[in-house]
Amino acid sequence: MIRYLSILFLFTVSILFAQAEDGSKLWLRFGQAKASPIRFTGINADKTLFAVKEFQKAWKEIYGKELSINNSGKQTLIIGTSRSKALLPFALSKNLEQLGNEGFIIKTFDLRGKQQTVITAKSEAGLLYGVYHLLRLIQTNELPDNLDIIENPSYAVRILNHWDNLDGSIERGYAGHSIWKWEDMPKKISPRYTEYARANASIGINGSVLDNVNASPNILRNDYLEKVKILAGIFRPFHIKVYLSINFSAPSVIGGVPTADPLNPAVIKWWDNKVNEIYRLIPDFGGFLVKANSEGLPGPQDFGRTHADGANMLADALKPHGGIVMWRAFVYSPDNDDRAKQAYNEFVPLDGKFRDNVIVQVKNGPIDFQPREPFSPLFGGLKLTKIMPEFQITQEYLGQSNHMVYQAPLWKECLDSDTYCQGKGSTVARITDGTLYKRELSAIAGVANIGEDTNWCGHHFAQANWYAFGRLAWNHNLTSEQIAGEWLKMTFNKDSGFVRDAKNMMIASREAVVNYMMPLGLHHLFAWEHHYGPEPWCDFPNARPDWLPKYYHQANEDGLGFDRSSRGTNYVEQYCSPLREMFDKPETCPEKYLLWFHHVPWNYKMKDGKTLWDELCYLYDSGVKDVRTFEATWNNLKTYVDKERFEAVKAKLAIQEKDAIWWKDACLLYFQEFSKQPIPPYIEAPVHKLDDLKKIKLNMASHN
Ligand code: BDP
Repeated sequence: MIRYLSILFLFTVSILFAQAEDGSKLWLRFGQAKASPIRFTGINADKTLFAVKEFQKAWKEIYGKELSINNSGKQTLIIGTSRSKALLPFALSKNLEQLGNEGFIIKTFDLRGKQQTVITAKSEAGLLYGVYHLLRLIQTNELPDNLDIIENPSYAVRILNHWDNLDGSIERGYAGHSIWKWEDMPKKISPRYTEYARANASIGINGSVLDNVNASPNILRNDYLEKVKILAGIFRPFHIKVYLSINFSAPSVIGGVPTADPLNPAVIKWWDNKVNEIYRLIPDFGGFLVKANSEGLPGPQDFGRTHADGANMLADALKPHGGIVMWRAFVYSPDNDDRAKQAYNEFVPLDGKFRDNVIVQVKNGPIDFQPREPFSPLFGGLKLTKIMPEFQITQEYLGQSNHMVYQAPLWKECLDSDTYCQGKGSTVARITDGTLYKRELSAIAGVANIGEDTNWCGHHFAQANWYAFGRLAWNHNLTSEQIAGEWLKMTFNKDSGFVRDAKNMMIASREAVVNYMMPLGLHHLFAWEHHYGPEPWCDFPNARPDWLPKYYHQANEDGLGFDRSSRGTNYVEQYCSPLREMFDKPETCPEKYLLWFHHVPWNYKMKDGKTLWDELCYLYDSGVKDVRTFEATWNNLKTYVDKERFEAVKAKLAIQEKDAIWWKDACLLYFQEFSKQPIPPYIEAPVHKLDDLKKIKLNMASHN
């Protein structure tokens, strides 16, 4: 009997251990927060408030039981909206004036010999964010004696774009199938929906586009809308609105209308009715995301209309309900001499023609989520139109779920870029967050990296990108280092040495991937379709030229790079002065963008005195070396991390090293055919043969 009991005990312990260490809890591991001393002795709050329930739930996980509801302890926590009577004794009016609708205040007062800490906000959403903020301070062991915090979000709409298809597959999803189980609903409701909502709310995300931008018209069918309603109901207490990607031809495909022309009265009526139907089911529905006339999808141009005609028609239908349209500017065609120019050329002439509930959604760079691109010139070009950045959290072009690439530095690089279009200081962040043009409606989107994998994202460190996106959407002034530090403490370990070393590794990871894949402004050297490995030689007789790497690198015996200067495609003209002039000359163009803007001779002298060819070799090699350093760092951190996650990350880093060498060898050996120069002796010699590398064909589906 005893033997059985002990086996049962071991079994239970191992299950608990496995559950605790499989990454499924993300950064919400309140049980690990115990290190911080219990500060509060009681709580004064309306316990029916969702924010209070969330607080108590977490508190119980940390300290074993809920915080007692009383008024008499030495250290009371008061949680209530600004209308709450419990707040009357506290002088908060000055602080409340600074508060936006979703912001919060956390402030400690000394009142009648007692320390009282107030969390307040104008809305219940703000209150919830305040609660999660306090919990984060406890989790990271950074709770100061006197709290005096006031925060408002940088963006009004902080949204995830799921590229999830109705059949459960995910476009560019690398963590298994979709978490939305459309077939199961309404009979079976996955507990993950609530966990998903909590994780998002804890970092300030307040919107979710449930379906792929390559949208199926069927999502607008009533049977699907009934399922969308279920998700909306689960997300509602967490103040997350649902949005849908729509297919522009829906009126004709599922509505029986003979056309989808946005100016046709029958089409307008169809959308009006559809929108009314949606709001009857989901009164707080957020709105539509639209990919139109892009990569073969239908759109207003099919009927001789403009993007503005299409977006405005939908905006008019949504307007009475408070909904918005996020209209994507991801457009390009093979007819253009330079793909990078097209979005600007199509959208700038429409500036000022969009309704006030339309936001144009622009990828951070003008091509497509490459390891490094200069910011899209549309950010500066659209002055009268609302514009929002789209980042890609899922790592389509960044080693997918195999490479550790912390993306906060990439996103910050874009947000902090000065467009100069309204003088110095008109950064992408200030244009898009509404401060420069004084706009209330502002938004930021991230393409989700979430799937049904136990650890949600496929790679334990990919969770950091989900986390970082939310934190930056909430406060784009946070540094990449701060965010990484918070995440590491909550996700792994609070030890300062661990945090320092792991953080350095994360911060260095973005530049490493640029170097081993595409340094100096190179871009789109990816293999056909799956975008995982290198294929700079890729060629198909009838392929669209702008889908082939050669279009982008333009390697020949003279040199390397795409001439987008005034002597080339003149893409530089889309930037405002002084950037336009700076990018136009190789001597003044930042070297990290050199081959993006210029075709440069192989013997071109770089700033450090090396030739272009030698510099290229050096950078590819340093990317590989960086990955080896990450592996050494991670091995040194073994004692700080549970076995399961340690081993999983270690195995992924080994793949990353192998891939980095593959990238380096493939690109250098291929470009060497043009440069005809030796690989410098101080660089590790290639271990592959080009012909062998050319034979590699990965059997990966392109769309999931
Ligand atoms: C590209 C992806 C493609 C997406 C497209 C988009 O390769 O799968 O559909 O972007 O953003 O990055 O619409």
